Amino acid sequence: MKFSGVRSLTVVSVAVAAVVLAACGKKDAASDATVIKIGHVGPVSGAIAHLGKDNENGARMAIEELNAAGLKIGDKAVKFELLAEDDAADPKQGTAAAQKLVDAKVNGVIGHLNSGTTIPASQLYNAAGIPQISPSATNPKYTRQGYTGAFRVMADDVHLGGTLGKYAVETLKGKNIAVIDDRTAYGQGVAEEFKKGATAAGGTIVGHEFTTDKASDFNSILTTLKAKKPDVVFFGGMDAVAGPMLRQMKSLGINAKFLGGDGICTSELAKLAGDAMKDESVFCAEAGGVEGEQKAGMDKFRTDFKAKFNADVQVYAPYVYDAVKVMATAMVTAGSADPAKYLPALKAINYKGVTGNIAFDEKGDIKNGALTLYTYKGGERAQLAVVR
Ligand code: ABU
Repeated sequence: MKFSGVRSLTVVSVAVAAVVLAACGKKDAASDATVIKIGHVGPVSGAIAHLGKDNENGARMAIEELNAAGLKIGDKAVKFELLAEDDAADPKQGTAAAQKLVDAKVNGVIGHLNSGTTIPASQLYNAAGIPQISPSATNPKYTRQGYTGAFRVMADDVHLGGTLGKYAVETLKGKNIAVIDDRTAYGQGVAEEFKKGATAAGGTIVGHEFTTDKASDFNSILTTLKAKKPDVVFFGGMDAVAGPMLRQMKSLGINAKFLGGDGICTSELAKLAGDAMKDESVFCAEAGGVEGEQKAGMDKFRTDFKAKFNADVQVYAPYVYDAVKVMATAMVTAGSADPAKYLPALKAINYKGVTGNIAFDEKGDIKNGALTLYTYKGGERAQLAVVR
């Protein structure tokens, strides 16, 4: 049952037949309902565990609501079960987690959080015929591998980086722009797209330095960039690195505006940066967004999430929540949780979620994806605009 047009992987070929058998499902002992297994993978340990937990909680919320609704798939009562795995944002742990879910014969996967784990894991899911929806991995490569079961419910780094590059020059009036990236699939990719956007808008890239997703000392690269007198610094990476970087920029007297993509666009960033974050000096974009009457659904989600988990949404919990509901809706429409049977319904989905309308293009990317630009004021994320 390998998806069409895709090179097979010997390593998982045995699992393919097993997934077919899994379509029948096991029974829940208490309720006699057929169990549908949904895999979720994100980093719930390590420096961005707060983001992994945010994503996982989005999945838990959706699963609980689906079970409370007492859904039937075909004529069978079903119970959704979440199989949550930790990949620690590490590509090797990501593929190990993916193999575990393949072996567990999950009916579908939501994840992973990072592009660097999502892309290698997608090979395994594809070879096993298991549909995968990423709620947060923005590297364009994920949906450009020819995998018919790979989907993404938010915009990608081409859109994200390009828009931020234009914004840095046209709105923030940046002329001398410095770039830093963490060399991950996400950080490197979004930084390159940012550079293209900024250059096309007339900005000059005065320097590009590199760090890692585990670094905490940036004095050397920041000192090099300070000499180039940047008025804007763009960072391709995550909030756990951006926070200490902002503190060290303050210590070195770098007064440039600081920009980043969705990886820094979290509630946590203000805490991580502390008093190094002045009001309206940091700008970022989430790779999705709602406006007008659709905002009410997102606002309600945030309130319900806070009440349930005693935590603010970081960035992508609502996208995970919608991704689970999208997958379940496709199963109900198809009358089957067998991946081969519900995949056509997933490809044709037209779902109104808390993150907006979700329908996929031929690659598996969201159609008409939005971005939301934010700054920070008083230690809180403050929305500037939704752009398409
Ligand atoms: N999109 C930002 C965080 C996840 C990633 O793409 O690596």
